[in-house]
Amino acid sequence: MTPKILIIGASGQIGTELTYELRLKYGRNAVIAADIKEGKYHLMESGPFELLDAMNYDDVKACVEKHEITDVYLLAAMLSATGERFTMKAWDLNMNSLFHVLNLAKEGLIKKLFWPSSIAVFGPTTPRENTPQYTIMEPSTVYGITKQTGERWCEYYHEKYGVDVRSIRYPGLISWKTLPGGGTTDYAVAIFHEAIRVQKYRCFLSEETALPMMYMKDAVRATMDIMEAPQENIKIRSSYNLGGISFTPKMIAAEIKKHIPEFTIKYVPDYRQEIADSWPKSIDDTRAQQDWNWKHEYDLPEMTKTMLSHLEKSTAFSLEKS
Ligand code: AKB
Repeated sequence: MTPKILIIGASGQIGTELTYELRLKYGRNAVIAADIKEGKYHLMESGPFELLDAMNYDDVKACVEKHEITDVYLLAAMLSATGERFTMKAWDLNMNSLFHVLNLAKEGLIKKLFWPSSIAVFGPTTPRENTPQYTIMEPSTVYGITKQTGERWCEYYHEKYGVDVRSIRYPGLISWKTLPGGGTTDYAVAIFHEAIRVQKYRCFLSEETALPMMYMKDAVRATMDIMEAPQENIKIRSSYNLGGISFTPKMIAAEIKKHIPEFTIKYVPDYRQEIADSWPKSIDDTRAQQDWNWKHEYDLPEMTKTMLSHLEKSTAFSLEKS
């Protein structure tokens, strides 16, 4: 049976690309994009769009009923850096939106639910190299606390009410179509834009800060794969570790220099350094490999080449148009 999909938070970094891929797979009218704000032209033109506040239970329910939705992807969230500035808002948005969709699934209005967790569930006491699926988790950011709490609730709703909820702990995501907003890993996207625009970048993390990262194409594939896997294969109902690439600002700068030799980088760490220092450097995703055949494709050189060529093309296109 073809699913009828609702993507809440579709105008954001992940939503924009995930909506597009799901529409390619299931058809434009099978995927309803929804967000509190409109998205880019392509998102708005490629299928139905609803203005929707993820915090409003009645509106989310009405939207699910109106479109006879079977699968929901809840992507609306406040990320780590912004979450430290607006602590209660981050808690309210990240938790209430999750409860709304979990409860709709419990009531039988939704059949399958995707909710993203993050490497932010780990904290300063977690082993940082090749971080295991099950380990010490004492997150020190509000965002991390909401993701860890959310994982517990997802597992609870699965165990107690049979809710088919599936989740991935995303690393930092790198994409060229839509900018991320308010995260600690955002430097790894901004660096490409600045490399193309002015051939220099002021980095808010120190040069040796290693973090787990992933090219968006891999992340979208992982999201679609976990949602398509047979229900019995999904053995972890909190959230799966997902590994991709691990690199430092110094390593990505060196890779960019291979394409843009005049590129320079300056390191001026700010409050986000402390957040990055509390997170893993690399992730062990053996369980995702075993349970639903996960394998990442993009490495650092391939991702750098792809990012630069897409951004060069889109800059040339906008210059031509102006
Ligand atoms: C952030 O930096 O807050 C996010 C994340 C790792 O979940 N990109």
